[in-house]
Amino acid sequence: MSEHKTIDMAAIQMLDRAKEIGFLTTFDRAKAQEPRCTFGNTGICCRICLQGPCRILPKKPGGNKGICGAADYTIVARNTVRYIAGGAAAHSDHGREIAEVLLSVAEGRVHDYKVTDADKLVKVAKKIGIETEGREVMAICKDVATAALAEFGRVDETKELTWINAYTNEERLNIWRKTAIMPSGINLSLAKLLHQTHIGVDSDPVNIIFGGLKAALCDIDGQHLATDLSDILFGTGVPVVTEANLGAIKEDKVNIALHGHNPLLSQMVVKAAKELQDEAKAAGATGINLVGICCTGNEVLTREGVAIATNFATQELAIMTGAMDAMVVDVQCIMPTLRSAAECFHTKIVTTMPIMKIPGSYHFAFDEHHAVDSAKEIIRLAIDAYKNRDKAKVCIPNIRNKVVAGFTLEAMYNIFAKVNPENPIRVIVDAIEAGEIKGVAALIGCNNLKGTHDHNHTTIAKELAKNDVLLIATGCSAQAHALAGMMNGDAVKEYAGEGLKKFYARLNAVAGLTEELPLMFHMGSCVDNSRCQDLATALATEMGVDYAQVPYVVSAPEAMSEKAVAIGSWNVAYGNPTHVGVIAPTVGSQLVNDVVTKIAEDVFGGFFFWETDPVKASERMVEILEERNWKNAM
Ligand code: BF8
Ligand code: SF4
Repeated sequence: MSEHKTIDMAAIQMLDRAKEIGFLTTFDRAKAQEPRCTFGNTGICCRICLQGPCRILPKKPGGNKGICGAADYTIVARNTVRYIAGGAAAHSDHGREIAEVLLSVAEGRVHDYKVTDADKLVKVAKKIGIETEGREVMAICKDVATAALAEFGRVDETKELTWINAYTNEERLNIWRKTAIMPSGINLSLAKLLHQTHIGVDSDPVNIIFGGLKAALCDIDGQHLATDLSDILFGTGVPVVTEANLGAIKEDKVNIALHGHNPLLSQMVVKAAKELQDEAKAAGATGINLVGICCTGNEVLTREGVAIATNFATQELAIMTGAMDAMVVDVQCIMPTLRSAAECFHTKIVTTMPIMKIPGSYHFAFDEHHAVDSAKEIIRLAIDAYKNRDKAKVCIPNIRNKVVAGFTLEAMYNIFAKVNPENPIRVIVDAIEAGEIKGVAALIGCNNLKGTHDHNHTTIAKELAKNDVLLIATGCSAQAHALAGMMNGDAVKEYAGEGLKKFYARLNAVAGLTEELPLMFHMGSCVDNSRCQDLATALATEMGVDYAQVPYVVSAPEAMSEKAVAIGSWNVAYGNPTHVGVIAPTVGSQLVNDVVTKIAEDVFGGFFFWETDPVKASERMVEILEERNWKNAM
């Protein structure tokens, strides 16, 4: 057993390397943070005003409340929903940036971008109630982009967010309306939540949580429009075959990693890389090799087949290979220490968004008018860096696994349509009703070094597959499976139960792909959790039941970010049982913890549960699926 807290053999090699050269990675830093402060860990530390930090000290007279009088339940609830606000702001701002570019396309103000998927544009337009008959593509495009931008600034509380209103079944919308969590504007809801949780405003934990759920619905709204508009601009992914793990970095090529979340610039880098292959050759390389990290990686994997280098926890290790010439980062989940890692080598770190800079790195501010030019400059910087690469320092782990990915919901439907052309979603419902599969599990979210990197992700996938659960995946979870060699047809043979194998055999016979279908359908980045929820919606509609009856569960086995808290929360509001593989900082208040793990089920049918043991978590998920099937069959 390695001393390192990862199951990834390539990561283990690179952690040894980091140790040799004296670079302290996130794994070392995680160790340095132990033991954790119990107050912070359980959520009962408040820093909302300058009198703080206040901690709940029940044994001291006067210590069972904060200085202002806030009880544990108020502090825990406020802290929790402020995570949601951060997550929803990140996802929706990402969506807004895409919408701005789409509007520029519609108005003919940019040349580097275009409508790539006009069918998706029309589909989205129809769904959100925009007239399409007989209209020019650009006129429709302008209306869709304008509708997306209108989600942000709307202050009329009698109106509702367009996207979730259009993509959610009516019965569920009514639950949200009755509980007063249906948002009207994204900015309004997020500002309101910050206001609500200011010192001396709301002390009612249930009211605070409902405010948080409203923000969480803004999160899915922002995610959904980010997915839709990215598909319109860059194309809707179709199945691709590529590879994953650090072995995807090539010694003889100029290697550029695309890392972060927003595809606006990374898509341009992909485009420019195709044009500048000769310049790389002139510098002595055999070409340019792009690899992805985190969700920008997932975006360019899904649409362009770019290989996965690694996921969140191991991002610094891609630099330890000594063969990374540039790492281009945009926003979210980017470790500031990439810069110090790069200092050990010749690697250039390039930041690309005005709100995300790292001291000492290169900055090419994203500008939609000159995106391809910037992308070319970035690639030339990488080519220059390649010339300075110290060959003696190159050490790339010889580990790479075949990946079959690119399963947008449209791509999945195309395959299901080969079995049932009239009603593709029926293919899953039939398999559930026949008892062939128990249901669907969405494996999502981050890495969290409170546990062992990728251990929970891969164990849960194996356990659920063995129990005939159909798997879909996004984010760093999808990448964990890809890195571990589980995102291909061989993994189905190795890990799937008999029912799931039969299901796959039937699809493989007609799918017409060059590769067999993988153990889990990689549906994209974290904003593409919207695709997962659309699948759940389709299942509910086809089965004629409410979301809370669909045999569908969600698991974030190694959740870490504020965005993950937001995603988990809207999943609960949709009626989805949601496993989290780390203990959430709600446990400091029994009341708040009970609200999110128990009472939520009475109101929404969905609930959270915390379970750090991946086998136990899987057992619980299987039980939930079985219970839902059993009730549906009654
Ligand atoms: O949005 S899974 S660590 S990279 S937050 Fe970040 Fe978490 Fe990865 Fe993607 Ni999502
Ligand atoms: Fe303390 Fe209240 Fe200020 Fe929080 S808001 S830091 S509990 S005084």
